[in-house]
Amino acid sequence: MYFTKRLISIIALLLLIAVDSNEDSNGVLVPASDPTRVTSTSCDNKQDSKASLLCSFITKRTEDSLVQPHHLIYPICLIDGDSLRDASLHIEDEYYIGEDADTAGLRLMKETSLLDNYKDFTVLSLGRQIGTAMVDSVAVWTFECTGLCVGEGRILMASDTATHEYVGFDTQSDLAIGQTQVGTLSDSLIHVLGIDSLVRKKYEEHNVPRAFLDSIGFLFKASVDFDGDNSHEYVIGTAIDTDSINVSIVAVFRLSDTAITVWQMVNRENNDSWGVGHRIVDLVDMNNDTIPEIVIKFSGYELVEYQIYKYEKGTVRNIFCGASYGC
Ligand SMILES: [Ca+2]
Ligand SMILES: [Ca+2]
Repeated sequence: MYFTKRLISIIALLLLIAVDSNEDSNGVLVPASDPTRVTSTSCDNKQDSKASLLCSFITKRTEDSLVQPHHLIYPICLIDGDSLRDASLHIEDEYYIGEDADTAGLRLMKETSLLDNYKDFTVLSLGRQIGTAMVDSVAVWTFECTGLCVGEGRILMASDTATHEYVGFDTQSDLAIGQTQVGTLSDSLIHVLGIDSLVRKKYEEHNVPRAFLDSIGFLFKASVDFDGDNSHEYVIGTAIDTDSINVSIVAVFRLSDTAITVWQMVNRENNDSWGVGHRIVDLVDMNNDTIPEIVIKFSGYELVEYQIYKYEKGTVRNIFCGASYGC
């Protein structure tokens, strides 16, 4: 009799546990009694043995943290073959902004962050390893009205870096690193090749007054043979970022007898916007075919988004938009 009662108790307890939790449509386990919910449609908590995690690594030295720089590790996407899935995690506003918001946010992320499973990363520059990163903890990072899931930890670079952003993969990733042949471009070579005047012409075509053309910043410059024809393509990220005008142009050029613009993106932000437009973060091979893809961070009015582009059959097409944050 005692055992029957005990058995009934155990079954009742198991039923209670089953009723008290449910799995949402994304496969994230959310306790029914906890109103906090996950808004991301793609951040799942399961270790995917095949998927590689692409993260952004931001080293930020502010005046009050010179001794201990603030290091952020931000998941961008899970890569499984040609499939790229958004890996970011947002904390829903109404639950995040509240009296006990910090605690609620932290508790939620401890249950759901991909960074619980992916801890060690290789930090890359132009496809080659330049450092490592380790997740020590998962934390809330606020941006305007959103709370985001980020890792905080150590980002160890071969050389000292001031404020900058890099991308890289988890160390368990089977993606080949260092196989891509990406070359750097010096300012003098940019001038010799005539890329600087080509870019000036682009800005003029988009009605940027001549007075601003001396303010063009060449923020990213690299050469790569995208299509294996032994002729380089040039990947250029530029911007005019002043108090009165804010325009960015990123482009891929091919230079033969005449310069060919393979692809370009132009963005103009309003004067009162803090957005800076398109910035190339890096060129990284996402699918092990030794041809790097172009990782871009777009920032517009109260919005930041990561975009990945692939060179294919003589043109460049978008293969990922996501890991966005903003209001
Ligand atoms: Ca080529
Ligand atoms: Ca590739």
